[in-house]
Formats: sequence, C-alpha cells, structure tokens
Amino acid sequence: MTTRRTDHDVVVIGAGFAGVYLVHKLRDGLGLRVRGFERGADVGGTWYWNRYPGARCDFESEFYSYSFDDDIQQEWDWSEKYAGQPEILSYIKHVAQRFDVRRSITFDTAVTGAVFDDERDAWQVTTDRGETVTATFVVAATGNLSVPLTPTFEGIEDFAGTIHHTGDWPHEGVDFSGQDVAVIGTGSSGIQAIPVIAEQAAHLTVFQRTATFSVPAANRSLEDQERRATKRNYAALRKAAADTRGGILLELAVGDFRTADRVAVRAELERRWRASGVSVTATLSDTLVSPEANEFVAEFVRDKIRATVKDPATAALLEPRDYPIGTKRLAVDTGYYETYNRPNVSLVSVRETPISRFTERGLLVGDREYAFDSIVLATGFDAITGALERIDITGVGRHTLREAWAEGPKSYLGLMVHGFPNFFIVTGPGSPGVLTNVVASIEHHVGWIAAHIDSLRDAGVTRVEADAQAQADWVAHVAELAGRTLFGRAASWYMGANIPGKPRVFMAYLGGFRAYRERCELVAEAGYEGFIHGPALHEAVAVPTSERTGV
Ligand code: NA7
Repeated sequence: MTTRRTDHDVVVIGAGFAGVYLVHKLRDGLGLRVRGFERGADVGGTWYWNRYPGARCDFESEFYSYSFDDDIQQEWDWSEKYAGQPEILSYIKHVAQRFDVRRSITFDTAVTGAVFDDERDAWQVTTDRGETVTATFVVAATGNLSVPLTPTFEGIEDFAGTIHHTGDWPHEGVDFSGQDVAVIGTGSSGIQAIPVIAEQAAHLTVFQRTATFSVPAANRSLEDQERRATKRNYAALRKAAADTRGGILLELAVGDFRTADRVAVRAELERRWRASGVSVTATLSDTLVSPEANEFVAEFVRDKIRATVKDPATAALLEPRDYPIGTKRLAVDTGYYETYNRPNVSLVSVRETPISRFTERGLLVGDREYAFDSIVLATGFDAITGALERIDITGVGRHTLREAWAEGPKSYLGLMVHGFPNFFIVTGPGSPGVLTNVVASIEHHVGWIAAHIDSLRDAGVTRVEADAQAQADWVAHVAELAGRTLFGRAASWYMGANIPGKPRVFMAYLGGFRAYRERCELVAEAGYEGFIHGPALHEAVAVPTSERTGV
C-alpha cells in the first residue's frame, strides 16, 4: 500500500455520516492515501438531499451523532431532542471542517463504475466526470436511503405544475403559500412533511395507499442542564447504548404478552405514548414475534388515531390494518394525525383505486381528476441495495454485483461480498444498520474496516475477500433470524417490496447491534475468520499465495 502501485490506497464512495468519518479515520488515523467521491456538492448524504419541510431525525440527536471524538461531542449543543435536517447537516459540515475532510473528496461527482483488476489486486474506479483512478480498496459509504424512488406514473411529464421528491428537495426551499398541494405517500417522509406543508398550503390533499403506524415524537428543546448531564456521562451512555439491540437507549420491555398484566401494559403504553412514542413497540418483548402481542400494541395505536382524528371516516382510513406494527419502519411524527382535523387538509385513499395517471392539471384517480399547483412525491427509496446496484461493480471473473445479488443481496457480515475482493460496504445488506441508530452502526463498521485494512497492511497483504461458505452461512443466519419474526408479513423497503421486480428478501440482520458487534469482534480476534487474505479460490485455479501477497 505504500509502494504507490495505485493512485490511492482507498477510494471512498459517498460523503454522508459514513464517508466523512471514513476519510478522517483512514487518512488521518491510518495515514492512507484516501480519495472520496460524492454526488452532492457538499458533505451530508441523506441530510444533504432530504431537505423537505419537517425533515427531522427520529433518533435522539445527542446519540444520533459521532462518539469518536470527545471534543466534538462536548462542544456541540443539540438544540432539540430530535434535531431537524438543517441542524444535522450543519453538524456534519462542522465535523468535516474540523478534520479538513473536504480536501480529500471530489464533489459533484458520482462513481459510475468499479472494476477489480485480478492481476494487480486493485480497483479501477470511474466517475461521471470521466475520471478513472486506481485504488487498492474501495469502501462504499453509499447509504441505505439515497436513491429516491419515483414510481412509474403515466403522464407525469404532462403535469403543468411542479413536482418535488422529498429525497431530492430543492436547496432554495419551496414556498407552498396559497397553493393547492398534493402529497403522495405516507411513510416517514410524508408523515413528517404533511403537517408542515398543511400550515402553508391553501389546501393539501394526501394520497395514501397504505396507512402507516405513527407515534408522537414529543420533540422539545433541550435544556442546558440536560445537555450537561449527557455530556458528563457521554462515555458511559454511549457504551450502554452500544450494548442494546438498536444501538440506542430506549425504555425496556415490561414483559411478554403471555405473562404481562394487560391493564398494566395498557397503562404503560399510555405513559410511553405521552412521553415519546418511540418506545411504544418496545413495551412488550414479543411485539415483533407474537401476532397477539403485536395486535395488542397495534390496537392501542389505532385507538389513539380514533381519539385524535375527529372525522370518523378519515380516522378509519388512517388506521393501519395491512401489516404488523413495527414491521415497516415506525413513523415518528409531530402533529401528524391532528393535521387531518384542519379544514384545509383532505385524505384520499388510493388503496382500492390507485392513481391512474398524472394529467396537465393534476392527478386522475378512477374517473375523478384532482387539480394541483404542486405535487410532492414522498414515495420512498430503492433502499439498502439501490445505490450500489446503480454502480457498475465488476469483481472477479467479470461477474457484476448486480448478477451476484440477482436473487437478493448476499454478503458476509454486511461488510463484504464474495467475488468482490478489497470492496467494503458500510451498513450494507446483512448488517443491522437500518434497524439501529445508524450513526452507531456506521462508527462501528468504519472502525472495524479500518482495523482490518490496518492488519492487512501489517501483514503485507494486498487482497482480502469474503469466503463463499462464510457468506452463505451468514446469509442463512440473517434469513433464519428474520423468519422467526413478523417482518415477512409487511411489504416494506426492508424486504425490497416497494420496488417492482426487486427480490423479496429481508435485508437486515435482526440479531441486534450488540450481538453483531460481538460477532465482528470474534471474527477479528480469530484472524478475520471467514475472510480470505490473499487470493481466493474461484472456479478457476488460484494463483499461489506466495505470488500474490507481500507487495
Ligand atoms: P417509504 O417509507 O418507503 O414510504 C413511501 C410511501 O409512498 C408509502 O406510503 C408508499 O405506499 C407510498 N407510495 C409509493 N408508491 C406509491 C404509488 N404508486 N401510489 C401511492 N403511494 C405510493 O419512504 P419514506 O421516504 O417515507 O421513508 C423512508 C425511510 O426514511 C423511513 O423508513 C425512515 O427510515 C427514513 P405503500 O406503503 O408502498 O403502499
């Protein structure tokens, strides 16, 4: 790696939370020659693109933040429990500035291809700016929710008004004052945007295909003394959070449904709903495995919807009935259900009669046309695999990642894919990333990848690859864990079910952050068990190790 046999030691793709930390860790921590590429004009990733009104974190910001540098966590004051997008973006910029990360990143530049050179143990990376560079390693920090999904709507180009996707929001903002506005989609993004747009628009019509379970954030300003208390105990709190399933401290379960007293559970749900609904689904330990437990919690939330929304017909449409609570991402809102009591908001269900097309004036649902000035697409993302599958990644034997993942994504620990040596992924499929406080997962993965690359350097090895059997075992383990839960009953983006033709595979590791970390530690301690250092056997005969290592 020090022989300059490649242009760079590492190419990092993406400059969100993961990419920023990777550049710092690998460049400043390991002294590697690092080059980053980022499609956007600046750092931020998800928080750079998702600037829609109401965009906000649904993990507590004091913990949805880096822990690797104590000065930063001591200096930074989060204004609210759940920070809004502008504040989170400022934070990432602040960290990038502190470590002078930007000088190693080429912005406004998307990586379009990466081809592994089997002879040289190096990647050739190409960009949409026509640049080609070589690097020993590539680390994909491409994000899980970075490819906005616009469903194929007939006539979309005929619409005379403006269309905005929540995941690609104009930087200058959008003024909806006096407008008739439509929002299509009621996932987390729609649920955050709808109350804010409703305050501005003359009229807002929400088009809902599937009602989503949403819980109140009870967001609020943080007091100085709270911030000080967190800062005093940061190390211990972060450590405790890392030992949980989600990498975040939430209230614990009071028991399981079979043995817990129903009246007490109901009272506890009530208390949690008022304090902040995020831990409602964690009230019972078996919400995600027992249909009865799940229905009990789901019915509690439906009761809340009925109690909040004044018009019974609208309330009935908003009651989620299509999937077990928690098996699609739980939305965390500020005044979502209350918004439907406003005179300028209406709800149209497109469950039975879908949107048939866009027209010049608006949308056609069945034979009814709705006219709008603006339409907001809150229609989600090609999640988890989308960003990687849009890059032409060609590994050993000229096999592409798209081919390797044709029946669903396969990886070892979510970190590497067999057949793609020296290519690491941060919070990839098979990692617990999307089910956890993703910043905690990112810090873990980046630390683990950096340590692994460092150990390769120490050993003078220029090639590492996931073993085929280790990968097959991990994929089976991930599927087996998912099979024990209710997650398969939801048409969620975790399952790829929001994309026509995408294989329906539960893509995240459900064993929890703690178990995952422990497993990764054991693997490393055992000399990176399941990873092959040096050339691996593919169908063809491998070149002897002695000729391939020790560069
Ligand atoms: P989601 O959660 O994937 O939500 C997308 C929404 O768009 C969902 O309600 C979809 O309904 C709806 N949708 C998609 N296509 C259509 C069509 N053709 N017609 C009507 N409605 C449609 O994306 P978000 O951006 O809200 O959230 C993504 C994650 O970001 C979130 O989970 C957090 O982790 C942060 P469906 O449910 O498919 O019937």
